[in-house]
Amino acid sequence: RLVYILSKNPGKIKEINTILSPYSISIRSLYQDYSPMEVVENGSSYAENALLKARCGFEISRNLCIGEDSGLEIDALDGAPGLFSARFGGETLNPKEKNKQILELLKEVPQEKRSACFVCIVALVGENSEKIFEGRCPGFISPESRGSSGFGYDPIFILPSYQKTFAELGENIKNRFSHRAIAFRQLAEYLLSEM
Ligand code: ITT
Repeated sequence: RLVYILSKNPGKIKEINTILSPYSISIRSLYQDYSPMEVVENGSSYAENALLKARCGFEISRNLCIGEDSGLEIDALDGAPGLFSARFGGETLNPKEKNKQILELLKEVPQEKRSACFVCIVALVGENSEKIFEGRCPGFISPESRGSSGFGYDPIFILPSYQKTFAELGENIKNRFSHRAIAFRQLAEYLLSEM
């Protein structure tokens, strides 16, 4: 069954398809079949933003559509960048510069106080139905940027059970434990139970 996702982040879409492959579900970027539209992500929660994206995709395609909103919550920064993870430091900063800025903000913070959590909320919108799924992955912010796999904040996020960053661990391990894997496995179970 065709499931769209309204997302401009190719790293996300690739990861989601890898996570869903054991379930024989694949998602397709809405932008492949429809002309891009701007969704203003001005919700006050991840769920609101995920719903804004999924509803917009459903309205345009009249087909089942996913919206995903995710972020990195750093305790020593009172939960920042959190909901503003994509926009942290302004639209002009690239991921490398964002990571550098976070490491700079945390430079006096000792390892035991560098706890953080990746959050992923998925909204699924279809005819007469809206569902939300959530995944969280706790960890720590590394002292420096390490590894080259993945995207975004992966080079500075340490998975405690491996003591390595997601970017060092690579996609296989990330996709076993990540916030996105937890949320999308629930979505897959739901979709399969509905089919
Ligand atoms: P769409 O809204 O178009 O889907 P986006 O990148 O703007 O793409 P979000 O609004 O959900 O997505 O922003 C989430 C940001 O949080 C994302 O840009 C990354 O910087 C970061 N992020 C989320 N999940 C991540 C992960 O698994 N690894 C690294 N960074 C992640």
